[in-house]
Amino acid sequence: MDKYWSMVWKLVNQSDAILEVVDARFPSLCRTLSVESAVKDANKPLILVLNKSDLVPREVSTAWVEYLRTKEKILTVAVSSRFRLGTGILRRTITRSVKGNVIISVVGLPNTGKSSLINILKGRSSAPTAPIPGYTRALQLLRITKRIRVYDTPGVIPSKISNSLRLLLGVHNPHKLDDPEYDVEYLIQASEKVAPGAIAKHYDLSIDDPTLFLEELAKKRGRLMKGGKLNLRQAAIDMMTDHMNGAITSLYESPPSGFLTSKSTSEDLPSSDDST
Ligand SMILES: Nc1nc2c(ncn2[C@@H]2O[C@H](COP(=O)(O)OP(=O)(O)OP(=O)(O)O)[C@@H](O)[C@H]2O)c(=O)[nH]1
Ligand SMILES: [Mg+2]
Repeated sequence: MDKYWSMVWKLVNQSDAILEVVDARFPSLCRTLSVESAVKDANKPLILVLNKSDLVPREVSTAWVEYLRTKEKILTVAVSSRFRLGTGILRRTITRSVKGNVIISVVGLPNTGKSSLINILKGRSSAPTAPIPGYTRALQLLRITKRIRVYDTPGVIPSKISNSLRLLLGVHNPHKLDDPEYDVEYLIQASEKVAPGAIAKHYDLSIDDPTLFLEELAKKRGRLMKGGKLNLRQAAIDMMTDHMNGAITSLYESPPSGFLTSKSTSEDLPSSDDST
C-alpha cells in the first residue's frame, strides 16, 4: 500500500464522515471514485462539496447538485468559501449526518479549496490557505465547533491523473512549470474536451494553432521581451493564471442533460451565511 492509500485508509477509519471537496467547475473530473468507494465500504457518510461555485453560473451548480443527489444518491452541497455561500446548508448537512463528538476528514485534489472551506466553517483563519497548490503539507486536526473536529488533508494526487487533467484542475503553479508553452497545449486540448470553444471565446482568438494563439495573446497583453520579441512563456503563464483564477468564465463541465432546466428547491441554492 503506498503512502496515499495508507493515508486514505487511516482517514476513513478514523473519521465519522468524509467531506470530499471538488472544484465546482469540474465536479465529475475531480471526484476520486476509489476514495468514495473506500468511504462507502466503511459505511461512513460522504458529503460532496462543490466548492468555488462562484466560478460557475448558479444554475450550473444547482443542476450538478440535483444530478448528484438524485441520480448518484450522494449528499451534495454547492458552496463558495471565497464568498461564504452555501455554508449554512453545509453545516446543516453535516449536523444531520453525524451526531455527538465527531471527527470529519476533508479530502480532495490539491487546490480545490479544502483549507479555505475549513476556515469558513470555523469562522476564523486557522487552516493555512494559499494560491499555490500543494500548500497544506501535513495532516492537521482543527476544531470547527464544540463537537466537530476536522482533519485538513494535504492534496495528494492519485498517480493515474493525466498531465492535461492536472493542468485543467489548476494543480500546477504556472510559474514553476519548466515549459508552460508546451503545457498550454495540453490545457487547451483538455479544455476543448470539457467545454469546446470556451478559451477561443474568452480571448477572442483562434486556438487551432497553440503557438499562434500564444503569439496573439502576447501581442494583446503587451508581453514583450527586451528587443521587442514576443514573450510566449509569459503569455502561457498568463493564460494558465487566468484559468486558475476562473477568468475563463465558460470553462466548466456542463451538467448532465436534463438537469440544467430542472426545478430546484430553495435548499439547493447557495445562500449567504454569516452565522459563523
Ligand atoms: N474563486 C474561489 N476561489 C477559492 C475558493 N476557495 C478557495 N479558493 C482559492 O483556491 C486556492 C486554493 O485554496 P486552498 O484552500 O489553499 O486549497 P486546498 O484544497 O487546501 O489546497 P492544498 O492544501 O494545496 O491541497 C486559493 O487561491 C483560494 O483562495 C472559492 O470558493 N472560490
Ligand atoms: Mg490546504
